[in-house]
Amino acid sequence: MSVELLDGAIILGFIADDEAFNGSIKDRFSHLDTNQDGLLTYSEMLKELQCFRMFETHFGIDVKTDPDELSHVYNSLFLQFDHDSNGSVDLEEFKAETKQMMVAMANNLGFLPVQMILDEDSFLKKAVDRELKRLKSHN
Ligand SMILES: [Ca+2]
Ligand SMILES: [Ca+2]
Repeated sequence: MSVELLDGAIILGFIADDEAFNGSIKDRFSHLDTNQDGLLTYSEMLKELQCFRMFETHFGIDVKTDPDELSHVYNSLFLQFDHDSNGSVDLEEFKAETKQMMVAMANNLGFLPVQMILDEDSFLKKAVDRELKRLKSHN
């Protein structure tokens, strides 16, 4: 965990960078795909869903803690990823939905930098790292 300064432009820049974005999507996907069958089940996705929920909590949208309501939230998040509703999430679905969520997040953030607590292996941390590296190489 670390505290980073983040704005919408950093996230959008990361998404637009195909190499960086697709690379981290693949890394994250194979990390979550514990049985390596190329598909993510609900239980394999759970860690990621908790992560996405945390983003929402940061924006004050969702502060539910009731376990029943939480599993409902995770379920509907999972359904959002599973575009063809076949009960599992493949790499393309994972990529498309992650992208969409990050664009939504970037739009929410706008251009006012916000301090956020980020997980070391989260996409947002990768977006920040990419931005820092970019700034360094420009100096
Ligand atoms: Ca799997
Ligand atoms: Ca699917």
